[in-house]
Amino acid sequence: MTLSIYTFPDHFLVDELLNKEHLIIRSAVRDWVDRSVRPIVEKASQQHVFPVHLVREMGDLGVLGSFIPQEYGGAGLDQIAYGVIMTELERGDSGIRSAASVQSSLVMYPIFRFGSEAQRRKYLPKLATGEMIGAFGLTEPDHGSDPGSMITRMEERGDHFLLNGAKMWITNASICDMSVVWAKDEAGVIRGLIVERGMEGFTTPETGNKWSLRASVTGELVFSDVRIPKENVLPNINGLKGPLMCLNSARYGIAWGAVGAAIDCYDTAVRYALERKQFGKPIAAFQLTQRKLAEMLTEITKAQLLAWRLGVLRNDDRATPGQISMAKRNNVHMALQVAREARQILGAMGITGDFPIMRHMMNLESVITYEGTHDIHLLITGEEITGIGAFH
Ligand code: TGC
Ligand code: FAD
Repeated sequence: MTLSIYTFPDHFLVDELLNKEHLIIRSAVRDWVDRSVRPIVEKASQQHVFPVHLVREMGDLGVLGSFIPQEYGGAGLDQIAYGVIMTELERGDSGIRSAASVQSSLVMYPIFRFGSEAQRRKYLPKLATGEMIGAFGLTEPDHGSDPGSMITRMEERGDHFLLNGAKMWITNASICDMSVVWAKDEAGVIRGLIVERGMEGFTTPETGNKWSLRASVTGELVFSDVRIPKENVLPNINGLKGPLMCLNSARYGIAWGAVGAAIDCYDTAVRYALERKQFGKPIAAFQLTQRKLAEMLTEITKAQLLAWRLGVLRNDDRATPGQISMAKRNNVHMALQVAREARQILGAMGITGDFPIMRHMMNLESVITYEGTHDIHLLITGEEITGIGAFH
């Protein structure tokens, strides 16, 4: 099978909802993924290695902080452009999209939105080029879905804060140059801090032994009496809504990204079904195969439209957390289902690394958990419907 016959499934002509700029950006990112990601990512995943050189290449491509204004090194693009970029990256691998999500939505966004002018000027241009790699520390060993109960603490000591605690399951932890970390002050208020590699007492052990997102680095951020200068505190945000606003952006990107993983599985399955013969004819001729393909394309199309509409609402600053949760939850679940069906169409071949399906499927097991689990997103939607929170 060759890459050259790849055609983006666009059954409902969703492309007509994109403008010329979106299509040009998508084409550039698609070419880069075909050239730089797809040829190496299967091996990287098998070897449990993040191809870190791709971060600089993504910087050169302009996809890191695509929505950050140009004066800070971003590309100044809209939300739909961010979405199409995420779809293309995740068509390559969820781990590559993860790196871009974290850098853009979870590190650059809070610095731009909540940071001082000095923080913006110091960090954003280097994060945009990939010269600096960022991480985002919210989850703790004992506080995942319930980040409001975090125990990482900052205590005021004259001209600095002392930071103590630990964050776990952090993308890019062991390779980050800096991280945006969320901690409670003495009054119990959640604050955002910028912690730089090299600060005494700051360590970043890597988490190995993963069966998912193997081409991505995951680790811990450990703080033992780390002195954080006061100018490293994000001045313009207090409370859990700070990290949750970052998550709105990242979850939105995942809603688009998951479509990319699904499309790669679908595309692989269609081509395989047309080529593979059993009982004297292509397996694509059997009604049960056609049903699988038709249902896959139906769900991909619904997910494309959901992501696009959410992008329009975000461009108008009208998207609600419940809408973002619905799209993230639906689209990731959809992608996982598509991956499972595609795997079946490939039979035994589907379990090999000769095809991308198992890698996507295993990756998506993380994607359905991080940025809020499948069930947490259901409850966020439930709260928006009923006005009653069901978390506590
Ligand atoms: P709750 O009392 O509901 O809210 C606290 C404050 O936050 C406000 N708020 C939001 N603001 C902006 N956007 C949202 N989506 C918001 N949701 C809530 C809320 O209005 C309130 O504001 P205020 O002013 O009244 O204080 O908070 P809760 O403690 O009940 O928890 C709510 C819950 C469960 C929705 C939330 O904590 C949650 O989403 N949990 C899931 C945790 C999660 O998603 N963690 C992700 C970690 S980062 C990650 O996974 C990165 S993976 C990266 C990669 O590799 O791609
Ligand atoms: P728990 O919160 O312990 O949940 C376990 C189960 O209980 C889930 O099924 C959950 O849905 C369910 N549950 C919990 N509460 C409720 C409830 N009230 N009602 C019903 N069911 C409930 N975090 C970061 O901060 N930064 C990162 O960069 C980052 N990267 C990650 C990368 C990877 C590869 C992974 C796997 C995780 C990453 N995370 C990161 C952490 C991720 O956000 C958390 O794993 C996620 O929020 C869930 O937390 P938990 O794993 O502690 O599960």
